[in-house]
Amino acid sequence: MATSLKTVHAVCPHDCPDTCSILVSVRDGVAIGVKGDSKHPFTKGFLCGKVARYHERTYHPSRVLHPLVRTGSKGQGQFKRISWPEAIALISGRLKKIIQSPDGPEAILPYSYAGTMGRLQGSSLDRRFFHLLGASLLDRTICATAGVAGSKVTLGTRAAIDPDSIRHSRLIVNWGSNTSVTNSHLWVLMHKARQNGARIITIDPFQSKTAEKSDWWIPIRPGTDAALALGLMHIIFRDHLEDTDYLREHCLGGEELRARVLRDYAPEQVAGITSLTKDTIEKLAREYATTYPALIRLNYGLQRHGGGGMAVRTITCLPAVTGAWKHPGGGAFLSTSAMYPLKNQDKFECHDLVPQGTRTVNMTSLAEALTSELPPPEIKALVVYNANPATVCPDQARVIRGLKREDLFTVVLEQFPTDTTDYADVVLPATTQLEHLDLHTSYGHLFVGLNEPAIAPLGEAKPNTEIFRLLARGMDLPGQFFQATDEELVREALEPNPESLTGAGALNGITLEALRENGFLRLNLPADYSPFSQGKFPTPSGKCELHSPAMENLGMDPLPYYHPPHEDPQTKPELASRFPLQLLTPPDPAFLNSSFANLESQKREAGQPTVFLHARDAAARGIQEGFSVRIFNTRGEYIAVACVSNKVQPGVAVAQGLWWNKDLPGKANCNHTTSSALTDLGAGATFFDNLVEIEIDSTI
Ligand SMILES: Nc1nc2c(c(=O)[nH]1)N[C@H]1C(S)=C(S)[C@@H](COP(=O)(O)OP(=O)(O)OC[C@H]3O[C@@H](n4cnc5c(=O)[nH]c(N)nc54)[C@H](O)[C@@H]3O)O[C@H]1N2
Ligand SMILES: Nc1nc2c(c(=O)[nH]1)N[C@H]1C(S)=C(S)[C@@H](COP(=O)(O)OP(=O)(O)OC[C@H]3O[C@@H](n4cnc5c(=O)[nH]c(N)nc54)[C@H](O)[C@@H]3O)O[C@H]1N2
Ligand code: SF4
Ligand SMILES: [Mo]
Repeated sequence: MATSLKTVHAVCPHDCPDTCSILVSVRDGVAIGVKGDSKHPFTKGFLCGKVARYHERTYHPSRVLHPLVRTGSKGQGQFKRISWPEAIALISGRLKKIIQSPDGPEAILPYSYAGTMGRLQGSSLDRRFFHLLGASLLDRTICATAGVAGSKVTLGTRAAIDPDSIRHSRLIVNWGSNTSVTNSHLWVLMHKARQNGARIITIDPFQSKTAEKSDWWIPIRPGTDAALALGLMHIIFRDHLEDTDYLREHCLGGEELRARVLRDYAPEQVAGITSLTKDTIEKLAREYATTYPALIRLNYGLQRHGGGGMAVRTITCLPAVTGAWKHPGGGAFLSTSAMYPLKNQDKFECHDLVPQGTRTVNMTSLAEALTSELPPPEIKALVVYNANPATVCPDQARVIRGLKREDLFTVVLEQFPTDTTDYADVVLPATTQLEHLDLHTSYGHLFVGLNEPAIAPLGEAKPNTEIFRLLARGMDLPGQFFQATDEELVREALEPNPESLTGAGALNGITLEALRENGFLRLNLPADYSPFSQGKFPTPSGKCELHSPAMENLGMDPLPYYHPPHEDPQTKPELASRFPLQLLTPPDPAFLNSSFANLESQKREAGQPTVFLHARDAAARGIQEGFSVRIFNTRGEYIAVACVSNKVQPGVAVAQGLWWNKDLPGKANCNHTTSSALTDLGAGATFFDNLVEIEIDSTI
């Protein structure tokens, strides 16, 4: 029999700024390999190690392939198979009961994040479904909202440039960004820029892989980045290194900012806050202000602290003060996601269906939401998809306590038996990226990509879109909102939005057909696109708002300032006397958040859960390299292996990776200790604002 061999265009769906273009080889309906598409100018044909084996993930024997209903107690992960009609009837029956009860529809909470970043499988019919039900809205804050809010105050949008223009940069600052690991294709461009003479600096309390490979590592104390940025501005104004033209023409409040930083943020004071030397701060300021083009890649690490929003607001003032925006390859880069003039997301999701006055629940506050600490109605049903909250949410012990509630009805749409499915009443099998259609934008480049299904769904798995169509029918919701096919949804999502930052023309020629042909297409934006080279900020004043009238109107400080961490040894000495170490828990290179952490190859690569400690802190606790240690605070505890290392300064500990709880001793990961407190702006998560103590694990 003749065999059929074909290549299918796909896109990596994971929550990663690179959004790689993929080619899937399919033989006789079976995916036999994936590789990067070498034609893609940004992702250039290489995939990270995780996704290079994506077909193994799809065919993994542990895939959830049938609807399941719980048979054991919550947390045990024991289920029996049921049919799709039975599953839909069961879920619809329970949800209808809740809606008809005095609790009403707001007792239903959807819980999703970026398990897939696709426009369809990520946020389309699911939103319409919950909007029509009148369910509680979810504020999706777990990752990026602090930075978005902070950047918006200063720039009116997310700091962005065409990442390709980085080849012109002569100074690159990775600020709270482990670029070589979490944004590896941008790192390739940074490295190229370095070969052309650029210097790379990394500001990070941890000597990450990126810091290791940089020309200069600046080990700032966690949560103090705004103070450093203000100190840099002090020196820039003091030494007259500012760009007076750019400040006068394109900025609001240059004079007030100058007065503030000259008065309050002298290098001696900033050195005390940041634990950096005065010399380091002076040298950094001079280098930053006198090298052109200078680019700041500011990312998420510095946002996950009590003052994370203000830190981003403050750092995004720097390129305006020095005029760095004027030069291709200069400025600041947070995210390109606001550059896409696709159909207004609220319209696509039919936000106008939301009943007036519907409450919003912050996803970072899941612990509170599930343990009745929010105003009524109590959450009685939780529908989880594209997320693994039992593993990734802060204040895990309380989240799990909530998930164990007998009166909570939990439905999880998943590809794998995660820590979260273990607490589900019903599990619905979801397709992987090889099995469904989707449309992708990126937050790290300027291309649109189409992901075509390469193979038929395995077992009884269904795309999220199809699952919500079935649920909508089960709930007797009006069919017109769910009748569009996935292909029609792609066309709808591609309708240009003339009110967008870049204008509808940026989507010219980007159609379903053209994407089918090419796999990906770049937005029609000029080469080396730099939105603020001529000012034109999308703020209310049209200027870069160093002084923010909007903040002033809210009764807040209109100028940037340093907001210390919630759990700060300097300002909370009593707390720090019991829990003296600032614990950072950034991603492990081998995993993608908690995705891939169940695959043997990735577990092998990651080794074991570790915690980096400075030799002085280790010695004070009798801890030696390789010791099993207990990391704890009042919220919880977990076990890891000590690495005694000068990759961290005294007072700081770093534990990488979101391991699955069920694979760990003690059945808990680092989020057992993290706090659900929110950031100052954007109500975001503060995972890295976390004081702990570490001691030798006496259980072994
Ligand atoms: N391999 C891999 N890639 C990923 C992910 C993954 O899990 N694995 N996750 C993806 C997702 S969802 C995201 S949001 C991004 C995150 O990627 P990044 O934006 O790079 O964020 P993190 O790796 O969380 O933190 C970056 C660095 O910030 C440092 N940091 C912590 N606190 C501070 C601070 O107060 N100040 C400063 N200056 N630095 C600080 C940390 O030590 C860390 O090295 O990566 C994406 N890419
Ligand atoms: N301590 C600590 N905690 C953190 C972080 C940290 O740095 N430190 N990082 C935080 C950040 S930045 C983020 S973004 C969050 C990420 O947290 P999550 O968004 O929960 O991301 P993942 O852990 O990757 O889980 C995504 C799940 O979605 C599933 N999935 C993927 N595609 C589909 C699909 O098409 N359909 C369905 N139904 N399911 C699908 C995957 O199998 C996976 O289990 O974690 C946060 N938690
Ligand atoms: S996770 Fe990131 S680097 Fe890896 S294939 Fe996906 S988009 Fe590319
Ligand atoms: Mo994230």
